[in-house]
Amino acid sequence: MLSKSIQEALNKQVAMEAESSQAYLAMASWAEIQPGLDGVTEFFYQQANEERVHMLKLIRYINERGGFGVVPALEQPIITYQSLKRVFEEFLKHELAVSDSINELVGMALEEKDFATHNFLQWYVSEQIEEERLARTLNDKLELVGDDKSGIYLFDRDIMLFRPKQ
Ligand code: OFO
Repeated sequence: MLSKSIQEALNKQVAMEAESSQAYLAMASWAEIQPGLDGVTEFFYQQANEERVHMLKLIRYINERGGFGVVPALEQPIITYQSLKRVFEEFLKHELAVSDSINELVGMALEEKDFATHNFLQWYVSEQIEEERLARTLNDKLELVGDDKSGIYLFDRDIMLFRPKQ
């Protein structure tokens, strides 16, 4: 059985994963109406789906442990961007915030000696290592490319190669 505090913290994480999904869906939609960003579009549609899966895993775990997984209300995410660089900066910022939140949760689970939740969260710890690595790599690539159009063309063409295989 989950403690009240762990249940609340897990439900906050549910909301964060749902917000991530919305934010990436908005990035996908923005990218889709820009000329030539098919790769980036696909990348963020997939990323949005993944975040939804992260949210579902949490809801089901909370319910399985005798709690109640709460489907959160969401604010509208950023829907337009000045540049591709801004999109990926936001992506990294977001993932860093998610990692902090997961780390907090892990610390809390240990403090409360909730080893089942601690164990459950290890999947998220590994996932965040991957997500941060991915976001950093893509930011580094964009930094190299700058405003060079052919570089952006290649970035968009190859972006899916950087996603870890599911
Ligand atoms: Fe849920 O991993 Fe990204 O945010």
